[in-house]
Amino acid sequence: HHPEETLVLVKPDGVRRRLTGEIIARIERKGYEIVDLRMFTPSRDLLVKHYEEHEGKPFFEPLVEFMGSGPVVALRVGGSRVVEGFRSLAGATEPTTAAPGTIRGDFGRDWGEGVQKNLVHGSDSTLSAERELKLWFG
Ligand code: YYY
Ligand code: MG
Repeated sequence: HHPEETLVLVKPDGVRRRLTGEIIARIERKGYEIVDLRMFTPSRDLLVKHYEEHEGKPFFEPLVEFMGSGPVVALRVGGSRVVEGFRSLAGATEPTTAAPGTIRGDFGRDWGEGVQKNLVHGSDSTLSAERELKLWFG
């Protein structure tokens, strides 16, 4: 088994825009391993648990609604320091200013409705990764 694993989500905007393959290719080319993956439309219950740290913030409800608006691809990704490594591949939260060369920087932009459509999620710490992988993969 891998010393470290992270949860990556291709969000509904990434799936709708047919960027799933491109995103998986970047993860693999970086040298990480796709250990498991699932595609489904997540329930509200799962999303509220997933984003519990943001409960009460003004963007929480629109975020949960958007994330449940269609299928997402959930990936269990393994490799040494993969949590930090995937966050680096994903780029900054706001796609408008995320660095070119990153997933958000290369494929994201502002669509006039906040920053929720930023294509991917990646766990932000090994502790979050452990919690989130349990939620999405059991
Ligand atoms: O970890 P990361 O996804 O980069 O950002 P978070 O601060 O954890 O926020 C989670 C998620 O919420 C973000 O990917 C988009 C959305 N969001 C938002 O819609 N509006 C904000 N002001 C901040 C975050
Ligand atoms: Mg986060």
